[in-house]
Amino acid sequence: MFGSLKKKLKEAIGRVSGKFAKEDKPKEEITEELKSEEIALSEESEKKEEPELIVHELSEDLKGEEEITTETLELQSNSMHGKNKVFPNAMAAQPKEKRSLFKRIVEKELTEEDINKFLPDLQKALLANDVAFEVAEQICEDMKSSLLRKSVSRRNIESAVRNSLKEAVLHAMKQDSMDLLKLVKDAERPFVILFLGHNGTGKTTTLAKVANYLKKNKLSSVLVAADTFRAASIEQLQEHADRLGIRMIKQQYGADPAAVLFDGKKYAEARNIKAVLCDSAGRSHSNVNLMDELKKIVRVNKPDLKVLILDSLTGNDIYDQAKLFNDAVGIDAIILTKADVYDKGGAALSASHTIKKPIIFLGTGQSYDDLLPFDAEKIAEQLVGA
Ligand SMILES: Nc1nc2c(ncn2[C@@H]2O[C@H](COP(=O)(O)OP(=O)(O)O)[C@@H](O)[C@H]2O)c(=O)[nH]1
Ligand SMILES: [Mg+2]
Repeated sequence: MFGSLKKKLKEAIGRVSGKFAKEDKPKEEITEELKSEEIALSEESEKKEEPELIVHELSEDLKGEEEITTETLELQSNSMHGKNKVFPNAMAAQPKEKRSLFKRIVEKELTEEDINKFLPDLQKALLANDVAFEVAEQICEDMKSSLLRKSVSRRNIESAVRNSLKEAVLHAMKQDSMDLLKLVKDAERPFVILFLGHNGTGKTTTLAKVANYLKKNKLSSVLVAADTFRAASIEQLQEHADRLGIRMIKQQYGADPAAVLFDGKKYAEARNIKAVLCDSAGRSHSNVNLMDELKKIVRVNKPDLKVLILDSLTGNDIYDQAKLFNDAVGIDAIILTKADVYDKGGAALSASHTIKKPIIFLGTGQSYDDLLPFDAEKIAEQLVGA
């Protein structure tokens, strides 16, 4: 589901090394710089009566090089640190200031200006792929605070940026984790899950997938046809119930959905059924009556889990939908559907960040097994991995 976002982020990060590579200087320039630093440092050491030899040795050594790359400089530095023992006594004789001179050549302390070379590109890539503005801003802020004044090896700037992006993406997506199976298993009374959301997001299909998931894990459930509003919705759920071999509770169209769920709860309690999975009609902010009806279902039945079903293809509207339902009844978890036909990926970042609730599953197709437990760390790795 992350094809487009992954590609754009990769491109943006790829440009980072290009931008910094331009700063690799020709041999003469570095030698000159070293010399002038050497003079400054020797003046200082004279004052402090400290030994000085290393900078001179390095600039002499560099004279033999055809081309100075950051790689050769790093090798030099490693040698200085005793790894290759080229200058076994060098470090001991080296004053502190000179060591930091080396560090400055092979490493770079990232400045605001450096960061501004790539952060706007990354932000654009996020925004173009459905990451809500607020979320993209936060990711960039996170990155800025983790990278600013960080010393990174010039050769590894790209991977430092990638790691920082991964952390920021994870921070945006990761919420308290939720183990649905454990919640259902440990509940003393039938665990009531209400599936809610806009029209056509995949509520009914996802409910059937969750029933199948519970059944596979030996947890019984009953389905409740509480979408009494949309034509054919009861038949649609009945078909799933029949295929899965699970009982469905219903009333006629137009009945009060709060009452249908109440019936379902009583049915499950009487038979020690572990979970009650309640379908509901699709609604949006313009359906005032339907929003009031949803509030009533919740008020009367106090479901244990209110799961918001979000269609990833909704793109930027995900943010508004999540807010709307969370403000109306309080959402506990999210399932993001149609991940199989969604390429941009940003919805996953925006959805959970907006209401600070976890995504528990991704819907990845039309069949019952197309329900993937959501693992934020895996997704961040997939998205930003090399
Ligand atoms: N490709 C794909 N289609 C899905 C997924 N979930 C639901 N759908 C389809 O989306 C459409 C609407 O689903 P439905 O469950 O009726 O939505 P509801 O109105 O919210 O109950 C149906 O055609 C489903 O088959 C999914 O994860 N992937
Ligand atoms: Mg439905």
